[in-house]
Order: sequence, then structure tokens, then C-alpha cells
Amino acid sequence: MSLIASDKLKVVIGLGQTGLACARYLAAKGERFVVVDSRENPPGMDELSTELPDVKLICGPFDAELLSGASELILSPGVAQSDPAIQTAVKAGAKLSGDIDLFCNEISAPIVAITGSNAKSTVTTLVGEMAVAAGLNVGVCGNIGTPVLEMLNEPEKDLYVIELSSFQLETTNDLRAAVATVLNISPDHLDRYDSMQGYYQAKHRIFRGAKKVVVNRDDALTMPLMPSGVDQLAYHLGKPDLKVFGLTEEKGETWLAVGLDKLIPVSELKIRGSHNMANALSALALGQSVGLPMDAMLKALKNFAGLKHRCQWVAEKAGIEYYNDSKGTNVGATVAALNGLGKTLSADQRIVLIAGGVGKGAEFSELAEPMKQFARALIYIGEDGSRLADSCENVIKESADDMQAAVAKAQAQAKEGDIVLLSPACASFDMFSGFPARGDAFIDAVEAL
Ligand code: UMA
Ligand code: ADP
Repeated sequence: MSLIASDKLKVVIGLGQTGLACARYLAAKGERFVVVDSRENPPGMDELSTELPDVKLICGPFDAELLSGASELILSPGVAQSDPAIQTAVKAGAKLSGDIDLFCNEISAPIVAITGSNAKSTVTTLVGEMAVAAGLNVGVCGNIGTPVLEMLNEPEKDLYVIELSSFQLETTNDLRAAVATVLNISPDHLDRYDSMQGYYQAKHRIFRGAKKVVVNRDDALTMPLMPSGVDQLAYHLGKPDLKVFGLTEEKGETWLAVGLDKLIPVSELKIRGSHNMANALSALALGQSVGLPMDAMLKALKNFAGLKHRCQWVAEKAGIEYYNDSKGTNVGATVAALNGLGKTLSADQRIVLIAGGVGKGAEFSELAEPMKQFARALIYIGEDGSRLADSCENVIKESADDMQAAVAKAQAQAKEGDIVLLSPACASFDMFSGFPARGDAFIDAVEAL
């Protein structure tokens, strides 16, 4: 007689937000499981011991023997599969899974699945607002902040809009989204992946079982290798072909358009910059794929002012504009911010960039061109700041020890009409608790000037 898998032990690996949601879910189902975390004091510890006092928590380095005795390892996104104890357990027959697959098995409502190196949270939020404008009861969740399993605490929604990171996708086998998209791909998380190939492959798992896909024609890496028969909608920043979303010029005005239909003039939107037009077009294509009415989508788009810490306008002081793009945590995002804001400046106006932090194994060479084109000075901070500075030529370079000093030095370098931009191209953990704290420190320093 074979053992029934559900009688065997499951192990939840990681006790952050995801691990805690997984523990609550398994406990509600009456499953037998333990929780492990390599940290001595994982963030979910107090909640676990209060809510589920019978669940065993083991902290410290992962124990290969314990993991090898399990039928299933439910991995948190912050834990890499390459961990030796996890690898030993997989060889011993343990199945790897994650919270996304658990969630998908519980619901039947359609899923809009969104990944990409950048713009995930912006597009996820926008599609969510479009669905609300269409009168749907929508759950916006995933990497954006609410673990998907927490959605099960409420009655099933009409639609789920899920932001997925490459980390979450690594353990996602069976998403079966109503529509899935990879918004863009540029290098990120190269401290976790051996190569861009590994990162790309993780992202493309989002297309597994998808009924429709949305592709970005301006980025070949977003196009799935799919069997024919799966509906594809496309967008790009050029003139749209039939059924394609794009940009049309008429009487000196640029419009978002689909095929021959003009949808809304860009001047009526609150979000700015060509990268945000790509974001708007992708949201429209995703919304259309799940049947959202165009008038509701355009209403939501018109009202959407963008998210905090993403090219967020902070203040104008002495003729200098200050922008907070603290969520620019990889080179692709900072290149987009430099190009997007740089193109709005006249020839004598320049950008003073504040950048640096934890580079996550990235190369910074792609910053060189937009810096040459648009920047006056670089104020560099953090662990990889000087390595970042080495990639930028023909600009003034100064280092700063903290955000207040960086903003003061940026102000001193900037001339009237310039932009001071915080877009670090790096993670923040060497100096801050996260990108929101870094952005808030920038805003505080600007306000104190
Ligand atoms: N960690 C350990 N040991 C462990 C488990 C985790 O050291 O045993 C570390 C990880 O390496 C990581 C940190 O703890 O540095 C947090 O990891 P976690 O898996 O516990 O994270 P959660 O609290 O569950 O939050 C996760 C996502 N975090 C990560 O992927 C790192 C959150 O995305 C997401 O909002 C949440 O699930 C709900 O779905 C955050 C993120 O930074 C915003 N995402 C990355 C990004 O956007 O670039 C991928
Ligand atoms: P994510 O959730 O993928 O990190 P966000 O919407 O939070 O995406 O934006 C992250 C960063 O990417 C911000 O710095 C933002 O200005 C930048 N960004 C937004 N849209 C794009 C785009 N289409 N291409 C490149 N960078 C972008």
C-alpha cells in the first residue's frame, strides 16, 4: 500500500508574509506541517505562536534530514531553491511548491497575471482600478504586497489581478491565467540567478496554461514560445496595426490608440513619460483580454496618478524640480527614469542623479548613455555607489554618506531648471529598511532644504 501524500509531513520554508499565510492556510485545512526559517528571529514568529501555538517552528540553517523526510516543501519567494538542504530533499523526492499554486487550486475566478523586470506594481494597480471602474469585485495581490492566500479570507472575487516576481514564478507550475504578460525584461536579481537565461526562464513560467497573452512588441524577450491557438494581444510605442495597441499622432497631439481607433490623448493622463505610456497600453490590452469595457478602463486610466516612489514629483525649490524614484531598484528602471524625464528637458536643463546601494550583482554600463545625454552630476551612495560611478563618464561625481548629504550635494550641483532625481538602480538594504524608507528619507531631506 502506498502512503497517502497528505498524511506525510509538509514543510513551509520561510516565515515572512508568505510563510505565515501558508501556515494559516495549511492549518485551516488540517494538514500536518512544520515551519522553518534560516533567520533566528523571522518576522512572522510572534503571530505564528499566538495564532497557531501547536505549529512547530525551527529557526536556523535548514536541516537536510528534516527536509528530506517531507513530501512537499512550500517555498517562500525569498528562499532560493539552490540551497543545499533543499536540493538534497528534492533529490530524495520532495515536491517543491509555492503559495501561488496553492491559491490557484482554490479559486475558479479568472486571473490577470503580471510580471516583468519593471512596471509590475504600476500595471497591476492600474488594471485593478480599471476592474473597479467596470464594477467588478477585484482582488489585487501577490508580490505587490498582499500574499495571495490571504485573499481566501474573503468570499471569492470576480477577478484576481496578481503581480508575480520571478522568485514566486520559480515554484509556480500551474497558473492557468485568463491572461498573462511579461511587461519587459532587463537584468535584475543576478545575485540569485546564474545568468540572464535563468531569470528569463523563471519569468516565462507565467505563460504556463495561459488562455491569452499580452506581448510588448518593443521587447522581444517578453514574447512567449507558445503553441498556436493561444490568443495574443500586442502593444508597442509605435503606430498601431489592426487590433494592436499603440500611439497615434494627430494635429500635433499624441493619442493612445488601438488599430484605427483613437482612445485618449496623452495630454489627458496624469502619468508622464514614454515608459508610462507603455504601462497604460499594456493595462488596456490586459483589461480588454478579460472583457473590461473600454469606457471604464479609460476613466480609470485618466484618474490614475501613478504610485508613490515611482518617478513621483516631490517639490520645486528655487527653480529645481525634485523627483523620487526610489523604486528604481535596477538599471532598467533608472534608464527609463533618465530617458523619461530627460526628454522633457530643454537643451540647457540637466538631471542631477542620486544613485547607488546594493547592486545585486548587476553591471551598470547601460547607465552610461542616458547619463551622458541627460545628466549634469551623479551623487552616489551606498555599497555599490562607487562601482556605479565608474560606469558614468563626463559628469561631475561626488559621494555622500547619507540621504540628507546626498540631497544637499545634489542641490548644490543643480542649476535653475534642472531636475534632481533619486533613482538608485540598486536595492536599499545597506542603508534603509526598504525602498519606501529610502524614498521617504529623500522626501524629508528635500522638504528640509
Ligand atoms: N529569508 C531568509 N531566510 C528564510 C526566509 C527568508 O533569510 O528562511 C530572507 C529572504 O532572503 C528575503 C527576506 O527574508 O531577503 C524576505 O523573504 P520572504 O520570502 O520571507 O518574503 P515575504 O515576507 O514572504 O514577502 C514576499 C515577497 N518578498 C520577496 O520575494 C523577497 C514580497 O515582495 C511580497 O510582497 C510578499 O511575499 C507577498 O507576496 C517584496 C519584494 O521585495 C516586495 N519582492 C522582490 C521584488 O519585487 O523585487 C522579488
Ligand atoms: P515593479 O513592481 O516591477 O518594481 P513599479 O511599477 O513599482 O514596478 O516600478 C518600478 C520602477 O520601474 C520605478 O522606478 C519606475 O519608475 C520604473 N518603471 C515604470 N514603468 C517602467 C517601464 N515600462 N519600463 C522601465 N521602467 C519602468
